[in-house]
Amino acid sequence: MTGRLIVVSNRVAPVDESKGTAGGLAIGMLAALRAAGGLWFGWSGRISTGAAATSPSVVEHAGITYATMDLTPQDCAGYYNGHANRTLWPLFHYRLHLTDYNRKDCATYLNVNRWFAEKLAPLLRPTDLVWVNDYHLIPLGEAMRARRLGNRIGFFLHTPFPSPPVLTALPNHAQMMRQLMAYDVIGFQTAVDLRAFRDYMRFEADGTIHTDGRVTAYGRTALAAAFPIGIDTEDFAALAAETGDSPKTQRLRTSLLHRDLIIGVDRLDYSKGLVERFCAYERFLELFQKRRSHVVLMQIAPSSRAEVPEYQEIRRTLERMAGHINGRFAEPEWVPIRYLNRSFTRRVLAGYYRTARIGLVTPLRDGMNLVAKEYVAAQNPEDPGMLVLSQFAGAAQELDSALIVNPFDTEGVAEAIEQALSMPLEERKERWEAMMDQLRRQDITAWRESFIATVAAAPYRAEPSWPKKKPLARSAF
Ligand code: ADQ
Repeated sequence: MTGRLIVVSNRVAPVDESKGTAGGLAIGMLAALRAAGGLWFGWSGRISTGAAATSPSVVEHAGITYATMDLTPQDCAGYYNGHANRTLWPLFHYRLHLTDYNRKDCATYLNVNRWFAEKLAPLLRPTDLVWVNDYHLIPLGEAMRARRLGNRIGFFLHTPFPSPPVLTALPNHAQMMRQLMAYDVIGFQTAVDLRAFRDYMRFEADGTIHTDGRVTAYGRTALAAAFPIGIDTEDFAALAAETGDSPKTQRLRTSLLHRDLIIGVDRLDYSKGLVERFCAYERFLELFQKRRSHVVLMQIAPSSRAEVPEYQEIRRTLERMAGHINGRFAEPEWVPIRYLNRSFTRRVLAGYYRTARIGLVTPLRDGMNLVAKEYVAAQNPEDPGMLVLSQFAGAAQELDSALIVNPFDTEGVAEAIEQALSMPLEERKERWEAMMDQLRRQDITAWRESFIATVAAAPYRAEPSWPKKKPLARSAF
């Protein structure tokens, strides 16, 4: 790669990663930006009090430029809480009954994307490679092409991509798919997502799938491929080895009184299958009575997207369920569920993962699920815990030595918990080694290098092949 790397994402990682709150993905991206001398552009996470900002706020830190925009309350409501998180997120996770589409939010989403393109354009040099991330920013590439930007632009979708019968429920599905085709490379998490995309292009858009992976539709050609995201495997394993006996981990272990720990770590989101997980745990306690008083489920689930009503609802449901299960089974000296509605640093999580006999990762749909990978990487090679993993997490395509479950099958998950608890050491080691081999091969560095190399190999478009649109005045939004 000869030019700079420009990362665009809805949220930009905190400038100070030393605080330990930056996730694995952010750390991986920061390493790439540092190597290429790059720029990270996106929403600041702040809401502007007055009129919309006219230019991004630009901060330089450790060789990286951060350019961030504040959103107006209306833009945040329509673009972020609205079309991105109440329409596209549930739709992409196959939750049609939660998918709430309206034209106003959709228009705001499009306008914010165009506005981002307008503000990003002056910061770009022709040789820069642009990497756009996730469902918030699908129209950005087309908006950049409309500004005659010929840069190589890749798009990576972190969520699942729904199959055509689900996707076509979106009233503007054809517009969205046409927008995607403005990118040079469209990256998905798994072969399943890629297949869904190709099926749409073939059967709904009358497109052509070429043998080299390129797709032609809407008069445009782009390369579509799967790039399963990884974690910083070696660093995470080292962190877990280091924190396995940290004072915080020891305090947790002491509190368990030799009981087996089952851990769940998820953003509080309905796609993560937390309600179904609590049901399965309750069923497990019913079916395997001998385990009562001998296991603890610790579910860590910090709130996310708290302004969206569906997220407030799931929070209430889980609080009720945890209370119900604890009320039903607890003994004076034992509580079956510890439910923690808060975040932890990577360090602390690494130690907790290592302590847990089971990592319980049972999303109803998930693009990849990095927690599953982090749990595996954190294990003690001499006595690894077991991952119980939903077949609907992208990670299940790679981690097929985990105990794979259907999260809708309450008894099946309950039995898998029991199987994991009674699994002999030799089998645990064997399965863990197979998973670790995969995590080492396909780590976050391999992921981002292969994505960047693929985008870099795309031809530079001196003249984008479709007409320029009129520049948009911010007041028109
Ligand atoms: P998420 O839906 O956020 O990501 P996930 O892949 O599990 O889900 O990543 C979450 C990250 O946040 C992990 O690194 C995890 O350690 C961290 N995290 C989770 N709970 C935490 C807590 N309580 N405290 C601190 N950290 C916590 C989206 C998609 C996924 C996809 C990723 C990356 O939904 O499918 O795997 O992007 O592409």
